[in-house]
Amino acid sequence: MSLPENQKGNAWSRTSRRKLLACFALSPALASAKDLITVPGKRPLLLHNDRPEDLETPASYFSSWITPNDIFFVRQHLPRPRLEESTYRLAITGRVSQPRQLTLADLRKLPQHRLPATLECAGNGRAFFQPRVPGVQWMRGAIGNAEWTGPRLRDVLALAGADLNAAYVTVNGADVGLAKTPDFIRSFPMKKALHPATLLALEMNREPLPDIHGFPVRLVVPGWDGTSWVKWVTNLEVTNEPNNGFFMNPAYRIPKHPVAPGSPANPADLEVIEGMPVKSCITSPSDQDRLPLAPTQLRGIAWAGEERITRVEVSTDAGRHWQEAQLSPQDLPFAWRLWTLDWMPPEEGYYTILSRATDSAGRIQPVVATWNPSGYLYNAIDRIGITVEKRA
Ligand SMILES: Nc1nc2c(c(=O)[nH]1)N[C@H]1C(S)=C(S)[C@@H](COP(=O)(O)O)O[C@H]1N2
Ligand SMILES: [Mo]
Repeated sequence: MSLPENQKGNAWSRTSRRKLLACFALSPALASAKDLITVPGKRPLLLHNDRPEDLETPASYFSSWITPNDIFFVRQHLPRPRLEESTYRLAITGRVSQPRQLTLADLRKLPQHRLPATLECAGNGRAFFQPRVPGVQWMRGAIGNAEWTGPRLRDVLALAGADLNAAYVTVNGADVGLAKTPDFIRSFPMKKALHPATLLALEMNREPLPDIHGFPVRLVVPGWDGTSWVKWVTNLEVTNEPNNGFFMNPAYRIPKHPVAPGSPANPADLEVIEGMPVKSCITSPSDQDRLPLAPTQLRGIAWAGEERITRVEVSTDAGRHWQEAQLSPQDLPFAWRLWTLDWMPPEEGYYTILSRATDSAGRIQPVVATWNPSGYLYNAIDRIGITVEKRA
């Protein structure tokens, strides 16, 4: 069972606690040297947990604007459920004039919308926080950009006559808590639920959703962190109060007022994560690569939650000088952009390369990410080191 991040110690059984401690006893270098593993339907991915799978995409795989399903990262807290198309029902309850039990056919009858959007785990980049934070040590690859297709959530809510003045929609998936592990349930504000880009996706990259990504129905909440993108959705409840279960509180919250690195947050000062910050990563070359002294192309990705990426700058000399990178043509909210910079290293030696993105709201990546006890929303300027060598 993998509970979110720093909460593990509270709910884990004694054996699991031992395993967890054993894991922290590893040196940082060993703990981040992940094995590549293959699960059905996937190319080799970085293994963080195997039951259920938490799998990270190696950053070097991000070479296309659309992330193919077979390299898309996987994050789940509970054993994966298996749903059948024929018995699938979506219950809509709570503040509705007509409670419904919808079939997949009902969902397919609604107008279908296709939207490219980036899905990122709130814990992506946790491995880079100093001091270290417990939880899955995601590096750059708990993220992907896919095309999602399905009806708008607001059209689905309308079928049940949902009270649009209610404050929240509470979403539950078919995965259930076991023993002391709580069920994965999330509430989010009606305003975002009614946004035309919020979908109940039936397809991912023009294929039926793979089991591991939520077959047959998952929520797509563009510009918000992955926690809201509930998989295997079976229940929508229209409510005036948010769900107050473990995955809403205390998990997936950040301090409203930053705390000193390494110190606890005041529980009363925590708030639910909603939108996402501006961020970029270098995807090629990889950290600590050795390259020949020859023209090369630096490549990466950049994204900004509900905003658009307007600029990516790259430094090849540890931040003394910055050059503007070339952005891929997609200038959209919710979806990432790729960037490139052609570069001829002036001489052999070690280079520190940085990337820094700016978005349509004028936000710019910080030098240091805001440390928080659960290690969410890491977005500091990305940094790799490479060695350029003369080769015979
Ligand atoms: N039902 C359910 N939905 C879920 C989760 C989960 O554990 N159960 N994990 C969430 C989290 S934290 C993330 S980051 C995304 C990951 O989506 P993916 O596995 O399709 O990449 O799914 C979200 N939806
Ligand atoms: Mo996540």
